[in-house]
Amino acid sequence: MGSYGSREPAADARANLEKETVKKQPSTTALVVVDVQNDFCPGGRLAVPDGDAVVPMINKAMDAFDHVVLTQDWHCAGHHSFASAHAGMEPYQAVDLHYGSQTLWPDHCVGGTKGADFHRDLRQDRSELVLRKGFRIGIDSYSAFYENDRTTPTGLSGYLRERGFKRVVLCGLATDFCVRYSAIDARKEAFACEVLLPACRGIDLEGSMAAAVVMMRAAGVLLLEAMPA
Ligand code: VGL
Ligand code: ZN
Repeated sequence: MGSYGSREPAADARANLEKETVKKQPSTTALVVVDVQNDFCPGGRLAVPDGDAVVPMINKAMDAFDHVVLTQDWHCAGHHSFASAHAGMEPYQAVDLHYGSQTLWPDHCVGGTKGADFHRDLRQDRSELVLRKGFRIGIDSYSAFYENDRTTPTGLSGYLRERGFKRVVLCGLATDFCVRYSAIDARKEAFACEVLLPACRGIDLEGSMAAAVVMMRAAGVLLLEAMPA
């Protein structure tokens, strides 16, 4: 795993998130917590290095937001993003599905299993919506807004717009997949978007962390090293 995935967040950012009082964010901003689930944490089927380190930071960050949304990767058994669904294929290889290239993963986050549950220490009391994605057998969904065919909406954009949100702050797992595509789609949907990097961890597959940073910046996503002032 590369340098981004394993790098320590800046000490000041950590202090800001874990100890100091966090500054209240406008009520037109939603904190969107991406896929902080057992299978993406150490011991899980698709463990993100140091993935569980985001939990205390996210719990603390929630104090700064009036509105919190949690997302959950929620696949059916035999999902076509699983290498096990394709004869002769291994995890982390790519296949062409009807919508284009799809990276294959170990079986993970099967809806209703322990692996799909949120990390046990993640605060759920503040969550106003749990958005599940990736439940269609033939289409993966990295983004919380659009599935990997890039056209099937999850409904999140309508939900956020109807509730009057103007800005989303994203955190969670994994920086270079679900956080990345969610952030870029948030911009496409005309929300202001910031990613709270100390509260994210990445997989870093073939340069995906570096690509994520470049693509998020190009989309107008602000990458934060500490809680927004
Ligand atoms: C994710 C790979 C497969 C993520 C979900 O949450 O970033 N990555 N499914
Ligand atoms: Zn998945």
